[in-house]
Amino acid sequence: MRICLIHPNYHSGGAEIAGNWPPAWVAYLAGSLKTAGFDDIHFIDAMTNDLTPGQLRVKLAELQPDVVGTTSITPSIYVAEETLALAKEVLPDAVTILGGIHATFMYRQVLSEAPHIDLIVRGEGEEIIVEVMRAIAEGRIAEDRRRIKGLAFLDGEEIVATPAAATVKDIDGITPDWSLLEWSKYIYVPLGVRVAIPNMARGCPFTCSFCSQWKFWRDYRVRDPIAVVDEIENLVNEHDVGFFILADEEPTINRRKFIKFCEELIARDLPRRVQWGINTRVTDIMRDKELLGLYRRAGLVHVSLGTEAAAQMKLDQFNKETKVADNKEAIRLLREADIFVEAQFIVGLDNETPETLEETFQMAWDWQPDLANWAMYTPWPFTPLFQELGDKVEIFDFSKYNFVTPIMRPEAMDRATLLDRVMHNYRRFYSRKALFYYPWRGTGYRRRYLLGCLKAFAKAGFQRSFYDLGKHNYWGPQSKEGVNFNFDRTRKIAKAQMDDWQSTQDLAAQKRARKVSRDTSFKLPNGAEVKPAAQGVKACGGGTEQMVEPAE
Ligand code: B12
Ligand code: SF4
Repeated sequence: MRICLIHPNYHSGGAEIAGNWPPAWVAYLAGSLKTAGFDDIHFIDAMTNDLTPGQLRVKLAELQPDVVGTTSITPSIYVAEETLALAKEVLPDAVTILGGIHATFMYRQVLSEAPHIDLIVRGEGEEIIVEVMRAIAEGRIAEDRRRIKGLAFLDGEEIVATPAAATVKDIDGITPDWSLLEWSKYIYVPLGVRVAIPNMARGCPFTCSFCSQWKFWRDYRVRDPIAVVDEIENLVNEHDVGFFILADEEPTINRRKFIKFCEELIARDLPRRVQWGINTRVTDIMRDKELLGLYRRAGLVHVSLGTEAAAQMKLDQFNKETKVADNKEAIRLLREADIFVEAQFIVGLDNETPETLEETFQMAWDWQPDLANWAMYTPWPFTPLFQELGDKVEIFDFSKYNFVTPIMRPEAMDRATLLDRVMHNYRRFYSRKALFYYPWRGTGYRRRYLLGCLKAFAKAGFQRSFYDLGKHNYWGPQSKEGVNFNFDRTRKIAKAQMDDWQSTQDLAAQKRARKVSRDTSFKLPNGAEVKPAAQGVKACGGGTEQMVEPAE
């Protein structure tokens, strides 16, 4: 049976400025499928190769797969739906499958607007996809689809969702296969080397109200560090990878395994050949201050600090338990350990003002990270904060839900002013860094890396792809009046999705009411006590809810 996986051709001017990135979902699913005996697997990276629908059509017609699968994050959903529509048109008998975070939570919306999709796989794909492929290969998918957990599909007019599948418990049974990828295409611009995205830890024990990741992965699991280093060694030896970022939300929470991971990289002398980056939390950096030297020796050169910077914003929706002083100190410690540090701010909630935006700039300048990002708050429709914001969310054109387009309109300014103020922060931060810091800091690797980052920013700025500025007609403060985000305002939340949210909210409220007494004893991994969800929020803003699973 021939399987074709397609990465949809969606672009937005954010992370892509650092290069083309290999889709990890393909490697992880292909690994499971090959282990289960499916070896006729093909991959089309429509995004990296910027394929037009016409070019994709030709490729599919040549390949003639029996199954076509694609992925979806929220902003890529329409392109993913169109990709599978095109597959159905070219190959009417092929089974079309959609996975990824957006389809997982928004399957009612997706099936309402894209009835040509045969199956939606909800949640982690490695185990479900094998069951699905076996059922397709044996010609019993039509009868068995109601029995397989973690699916959603249309049966006539009815949207059917089977019970949620368990998360992958045998996390060490995961055997990614990176060989399907065309490696020469995946270059990390700052260093000019090949880049990969291996996945060591899944899930996050925190529950930030603006984030969807903890809900998706559910329980926190870390793979055997030795197996992950095997995977990385293979990426270096077989595919000449010179840089990787861990695709994890929180790789450092399990300190013992993270140390083992670093020691194993050092023992195999890999840091000489491959360097890497992570996203993590300020609390972990403070906890591990004595270990930062080890992390650096293991090749960790880039740390992106996210949520706690956000938690400091004057956003009433987020709790302020973490301290500004800790952020500053964590940045100092990382720089002292010769690790590049990137501070992430989330801006653009309804209560943002020009003054709060200015404050974030002052904070960034005071903390002196090497890099700073001002991401636009994006109300993932399956997060608690989206539900809380209610009518304040006016835009349901998901293609613009991408961290670089202002989805919310703050009460104090219009969206164009918000974008302009954010650009003002970028201009000031990076022009000062370019003039007074990057060229003069250190020698060798540090300087090369920072100048590489600057080059990536400059290139995207010049091409107007940074923050989709060209598409939105932004050419600087003087062009504010002409800015147009081109939202498709005809896009709405489908009725089936709304009805589902209503019943899910009712269920969640009942569940919360039952759990309050137990939650009082909940402690964060750093030992801090938190209030029960019914009364307050946790360190990074959320409650304690997990994904509500349909009853068996
Ligand atoms: C690496 C990464 C990138 C890479 C993309 C690499 C690539 N080509 O895929 C880069 C840096 C380019 C990038 C860019 C962007 N990203 Co990004 N990215 C990530 C990150 C850190 C890891 C993704 C990953 O590889 N995970 C590991 C794999 C194994 O997980 P997975 O993709 O979810 O796949 C599993 C399941 O979902 C499922 N599955 C997925 N697809 C399919 C398909 C089928 C058929 C089946 C059966 C199953 C299945 O099975 C897989 C295995 O279990 C995540 C955060 C995270 N930790 O997940 C954010 C994340 C996915 N990115 C996000 C966003 C918003 C973006 C940008 C829009 C930001 C921007 N403006 O630059 C762009 C969009 C680019 C694009 N067109 O896809 C958001 C999406 C949120 C959402 N609710 O939709 C995330 C979750 C970050 C966040 N904090 O919210 N990103
Ligand atoms: S710490 Fe918060 S923002 Fe980061 S992954 Fe966990 S829940 Fe999401």
